[in-house]
Amino acid sequence: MADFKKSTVYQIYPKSFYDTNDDGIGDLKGVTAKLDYIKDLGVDYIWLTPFFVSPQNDNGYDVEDYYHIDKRYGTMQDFEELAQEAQKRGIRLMLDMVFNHTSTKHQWFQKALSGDEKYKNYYIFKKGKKAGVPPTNWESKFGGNAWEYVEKFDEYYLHLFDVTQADLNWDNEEVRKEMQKIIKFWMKKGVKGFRFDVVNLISKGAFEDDYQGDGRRFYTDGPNIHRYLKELHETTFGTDAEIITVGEMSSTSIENCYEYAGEKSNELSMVFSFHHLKVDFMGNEKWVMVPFDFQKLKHIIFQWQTKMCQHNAWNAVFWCNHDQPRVVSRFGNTEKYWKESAKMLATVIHCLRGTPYIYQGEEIGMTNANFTHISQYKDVESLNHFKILQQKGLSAENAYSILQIHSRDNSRTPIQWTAEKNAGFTKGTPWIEVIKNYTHINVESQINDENSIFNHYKKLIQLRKENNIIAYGDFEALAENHSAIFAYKRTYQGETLLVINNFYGYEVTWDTEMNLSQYQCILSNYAESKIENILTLRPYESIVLKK
Ligand code: TEU
Ligand code: CA
Repeated sequence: MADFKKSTVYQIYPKSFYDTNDDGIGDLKGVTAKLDYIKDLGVDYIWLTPFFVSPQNDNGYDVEDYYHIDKRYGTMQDFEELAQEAQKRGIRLMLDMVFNHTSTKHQWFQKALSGDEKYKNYYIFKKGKKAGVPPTNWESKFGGNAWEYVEKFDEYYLHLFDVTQADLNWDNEEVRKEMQKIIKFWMKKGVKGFRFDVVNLISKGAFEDDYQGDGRRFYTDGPNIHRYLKELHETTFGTDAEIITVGEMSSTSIENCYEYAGEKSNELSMVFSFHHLKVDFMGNEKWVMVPFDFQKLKHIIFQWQTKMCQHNAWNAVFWCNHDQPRVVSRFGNTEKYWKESAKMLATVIHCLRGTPYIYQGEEIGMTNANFTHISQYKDVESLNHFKILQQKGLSAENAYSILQIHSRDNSRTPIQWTAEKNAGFTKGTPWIEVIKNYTHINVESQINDENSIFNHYKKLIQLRKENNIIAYGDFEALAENHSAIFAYKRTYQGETLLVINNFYGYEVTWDTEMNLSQYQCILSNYAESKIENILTLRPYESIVLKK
């Protein structure tokens, strides 16, 4: 069995990974073409974001058919070839199951719209409160009310995301059976991992107006969620011990995560939570411009590490994915200390207790897009909020500044393979612009450079494999109130690991109150790091010490 505690997962957003037929859109053949690169990095799993048939209003998170591959990405044969080639290299595939909603183009929804009661019951249709007033005041995550009116029925359907993403009715057993069938279909194709999109939103509670928030408290970690996950486990992936699973938990509580990812819960192997990535929000409000709160960031990560450990539950640990801005732009430095800060951020995550996820391009320190015109943005969420911000009275200039920080497109630009045209991603016109810094930030310039960010990631992945303490050790927070240091301790069978990082671009000191003379430095992002009991760390300096 693949030991997921020693494994690292690499996330691929195929659309922006590598294009083999020059239509400007990355494809499955493009993933196969780059498997040796991924193998060289040393990861164990590839998580592929959805490539199923879809109108692509939310880049594939709006699924029209779960059993077929969207032509833009290739064919089933391409998928099978990818699976075989990955297997040859000891890499397993993790697929993205979008089960909270389907595209409104899905035949189930189309049948529902035609009035077929069976299929209407697959979704959540409700009467309005009165003429012209939706059933509840809940807000869609992409802006606007979460209900769409269907005149024919004089009813509304629920869409927590885009209006073309209709929420499924998981309280209907037939829906749950359909989901099981889909998982089994992909299991038969040899798939050994599943990521479940916003899976903690599938069990809806009361349909009531929310006067305290946007409605999320009524459907997040809902009343039957644990039952539905246990059922999914029992009927599908739980029958194969080799399969690993991760649930994307939106606005979840840690108490629920003990159960979602508890060693004995029979739900999922691990969870993504996002509280540590809201430290540059205002509460739940993402579309604002505020500096990130370092103390809060530390506090949240420390709390999840400590408590999940105490409860024998497992985290997925990460900074980046296709919904998040690039971490080096967000918490690091893209100028003078680009390399040092990117390596420091990598070390912080990869030595934690949990399975690390790397999002494509992170391993070479890719940055935010810094788009300056709305025509460069493609994401439905960004396009909607650009309008909403201006309706709220912000100038276009201010709205742009906010998009530059928070837009999901920041991480969706093409992978920068080389210094050639379009960063070697395509010979056609890329579906979204390539970032101009590809001339110096690219894969080619890093794979053979011993000191590159890429090679630092490679070392971290190896360290986890070679050191049980990284995979299995307990966690303890250090320097909790220090204004610039992010440090923690791991312990396992008499060994101790200290992970000490300067999170800022200036020199800092920290009196460790420990005797560090017996420790050995096993990783650093500077040529030579001085180890003293009162530590002085240079800008973004990061060291890993072992005893
Ligand atoms: O994302 C869930 C989600 O709620 C957020 O990551 C969301 O993008 C963000 O909070 C908005 O500010 C998942 C997928 O990862 C995302 O790409 C999809 O758009 C979404 O579900 C709907 O399927
Ligand atoms: Ca293509």
